[in-house]
Amino acid sequence: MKVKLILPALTEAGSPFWRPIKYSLFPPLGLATLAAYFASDDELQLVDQHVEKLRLDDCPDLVLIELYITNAKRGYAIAAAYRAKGVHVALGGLHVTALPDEAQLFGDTIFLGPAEQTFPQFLRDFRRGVPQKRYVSTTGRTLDGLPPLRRDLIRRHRYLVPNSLVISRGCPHHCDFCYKDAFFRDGKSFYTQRVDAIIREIAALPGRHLYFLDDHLLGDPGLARELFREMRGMGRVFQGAATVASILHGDLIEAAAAAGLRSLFVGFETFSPENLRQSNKNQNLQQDYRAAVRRLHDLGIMINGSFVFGLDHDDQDVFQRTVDWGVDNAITTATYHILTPYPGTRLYERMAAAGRLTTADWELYDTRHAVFTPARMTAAELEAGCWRAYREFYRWRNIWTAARTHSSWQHQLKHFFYTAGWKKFEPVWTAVVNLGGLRYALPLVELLLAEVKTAPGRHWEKLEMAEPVKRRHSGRSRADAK
Ligand code: B12
Ligand code: SF4
Repeated sequence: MKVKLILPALTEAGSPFWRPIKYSLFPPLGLATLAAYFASDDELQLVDQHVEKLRLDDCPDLVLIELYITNAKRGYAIAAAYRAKGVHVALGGLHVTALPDEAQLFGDTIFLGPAEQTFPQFLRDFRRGVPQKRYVSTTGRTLDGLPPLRRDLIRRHRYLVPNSLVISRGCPHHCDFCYKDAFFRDGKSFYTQRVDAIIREIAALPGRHLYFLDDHLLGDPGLARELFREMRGMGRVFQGAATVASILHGDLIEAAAAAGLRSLFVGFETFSPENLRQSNKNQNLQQDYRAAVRRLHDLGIMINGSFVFGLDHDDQDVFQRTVDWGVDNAITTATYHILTPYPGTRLYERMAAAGRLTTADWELYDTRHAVFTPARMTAAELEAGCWRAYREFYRWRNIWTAARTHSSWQHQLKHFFYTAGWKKFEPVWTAVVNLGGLRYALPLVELLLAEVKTAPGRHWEKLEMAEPVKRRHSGRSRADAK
């Protein structure tokens, strides 16, 4: 059987939002997971439209398409092209699960939720000629005994981070704006692989660098502790994501650093307790964000802070305040999102009931556009503020100010080159991607993630000596002052 697995581009190549390096980071792990269920004599082709051209002039027996919200339109068009030739098209992923009735119009078969348990049944039905229209994941979710991902189908050299992996599904928390509860409805919403399987997967990956794409790498403390113990001595450097609370409590983060954790994506999201409460992000309530930052920096771990703008208690000041906090606390990189009510979430239902949604053009649900009416500013002000925050945070002056806060010169240089490298050399990255040179960039990433010696506390002392952020805000903002 000939099978084509497709990840349609999340953003149209050539649009102002198209950043070749951003879309050449990670290979499509979901599709590589599904590919593992086919027989050895099936002929498989995995196409990621972010890094290669998608041809539609072939005629496979089966096409599988992964749909996120912003690639849904492109995915439906691809599905229509193949269905017109009589090819059976199956659709799955986050968007299909959120809006199954919409997706059903474009696919012969659709999958709701994670597919590890339902996909094998579909394959049996398909081979017998009786595929169903809809497969819904409910009971029996597990990652135990999964066949190994078909990494051989991934064109490693086209990605900056070919060694990305995901060792869990979901997350133990329930934030109102998150995809998670809708996607894992009707069954377990957080479960992990076993440590021995994870170690086997890691051992098979070449080089030193790893990127865990899990929503919350420290979400199961028992598993994380055992994993980090096993990883010590493997010589790996890795990146991942975790919550503020998990950094502050216990000594798991020290174990992670000893195993090679060098950079962490942290969901700070908002400084307002009202916003946190309204979003059901209770795990961030009453957590000392600055103490979390200090702890990470003392361990030599760089921070990618995630922040959301447009929550109901945000006013026009939120942008500059958030940028200043990031610079003052020497956050390495910042990701600023405009609040986005994804279909299927509690946030979406609330916004819809209040008549606040302003568009159903899913391509705009990319956290760069305001797709709802904000409470304390206009949609245009929200979008402009978000872009302003990016520009401000990544000004040379701010990059240098933040880098200098670290206690050792190695940490300062590392911060400076990591941040500048990510945002200040876009044309260079584009040239590297276009010339097929990403494979040569990985050693550079590994160098930037090398261990640095820190003098615990010094970074914190510098922050304590700095003029308190609040006071500075009562007058002019950092931008106005310059
Ligand atoms: C990697 C990644 C990306 C990559 C995407 C390319 C890629 N390689 O996948 C990049 C970096 C480009 C990216 C960008 C963005 N991302 Co992203 N990303 C992820 C991440 C971290 C991992 C995806 C992954 O590999 N998951 C693991 C695999 C195993 O799961 P899976 O892909 O869902 O596949 C399973 C099922 O869905 C199903 N399945 C999937 N496809 C199909 C198809 C068929 C036929 C079948 C049968 C089954 C099936 O089977 C698989 C096994 O169960 C997820 C977080 C997460 N935990 O998923 C966020 C996530 C998907 N991203 C998210 C967001 C918000 C974004 C951005 C909008 C953020 C931003 N502002 O930059 C942008 C998109 C910009 C745009 N214009 O759209 C949100 C999505 C929210 C939502 N409701 O849609 C997530 C969930 C993160 C989060 N916790 O909020 N992202
Ligand atoms: S902590 Fe992150 S992944 Fe978990 S529910 Fe909240 S937003 Fe989603």
